[in-house]
Amino acid sequence: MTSNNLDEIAKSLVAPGKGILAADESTGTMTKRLDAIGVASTVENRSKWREIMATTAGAESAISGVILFDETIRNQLPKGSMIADLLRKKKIHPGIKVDKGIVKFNSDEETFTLGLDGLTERLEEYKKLGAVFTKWRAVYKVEKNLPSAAAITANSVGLAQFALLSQKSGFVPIVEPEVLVLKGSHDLKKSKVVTEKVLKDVFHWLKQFGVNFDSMLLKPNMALPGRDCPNQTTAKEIARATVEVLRVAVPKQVPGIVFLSGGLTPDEATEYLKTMNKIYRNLPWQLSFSFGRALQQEALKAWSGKSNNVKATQAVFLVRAKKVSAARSGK
Ligand code: 5MM
Repeated sequence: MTSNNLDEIAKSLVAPGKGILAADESTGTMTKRLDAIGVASTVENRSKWREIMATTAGAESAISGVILFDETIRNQLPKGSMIADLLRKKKIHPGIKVDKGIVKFNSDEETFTLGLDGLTERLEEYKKLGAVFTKWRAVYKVEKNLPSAAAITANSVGLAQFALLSQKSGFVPIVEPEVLVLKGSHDLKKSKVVTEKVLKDVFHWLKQFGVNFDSMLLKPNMALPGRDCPNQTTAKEIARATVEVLRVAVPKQVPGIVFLSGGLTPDEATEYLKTMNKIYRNLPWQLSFSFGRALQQEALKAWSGKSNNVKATQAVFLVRAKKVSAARSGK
């Protein structure tokens, strides 16, 4: 795949009105989601849930790509098809989470993301399974002296190595440095400072490693006050703070910023994305989404593991996908 092809894929993932569904929950996270609706976390149920979303008629008008988990991309569906084929038929790009999760780093408080060992070989396999883009998530806590410089740099270097290897193997990397901004009592200013510090370091290392900015996407958190902060802010303040951070940290060549929802409610995540796109019309990058919980939460509840609920579930999923899609143009 030439870098031109990768540029085209990156652009199409953030085409107007479109964004990404993050359905790459690892088994542990998916088990928590299914436990919450009283559904057993079996391979069949995990796969069924992803199939329900992938086969929602009309979802392709709002969703340009779906991030899958290793188990999902390899699993054959009951009728013999593979989920990547179903997605491709709808002109939705299949993507794959390639990190192997987080381990403790430096202290019990911080983490480092694993997955570089054997990555090139795994990428060859994922290519055969139909994926065209990849994702890697690093996680940072906000506390008085956190994140530490060591954790920031270690994770930036990991993200940069992942992004470079992905591009070399013909994939568009989605670089996800997630600052857990909703946890805690810090204010918007602190959230902004930490997010800016992390993003600047990430781009410093992406540049050092020679990652092509035109063929990648950034998946950051929005700048938000912690849930326990006594000074909660308006959508406008959040939108302004978030875009101010991006302006100083993200190179113009990056085609798109695809926000994570990070524990916001579906309405909050949609509202903040809408507000950013309403206020800022001439930014160098597209402001889009790669939501997990904010796209799935309502539909998962509607499904509750019952086959009789599938139609209603898909209707709920489509309504939210369309709202988030409309938020791309500030509506
Ligand atoms: C969907 O969840 C993804 C995988 O998480 P785990 O490896 O912890 O199971 C996660 O990377 C996700 O893509 C992002 O956090 C965005 O999801 P939210 O729910 O924050 O929008």
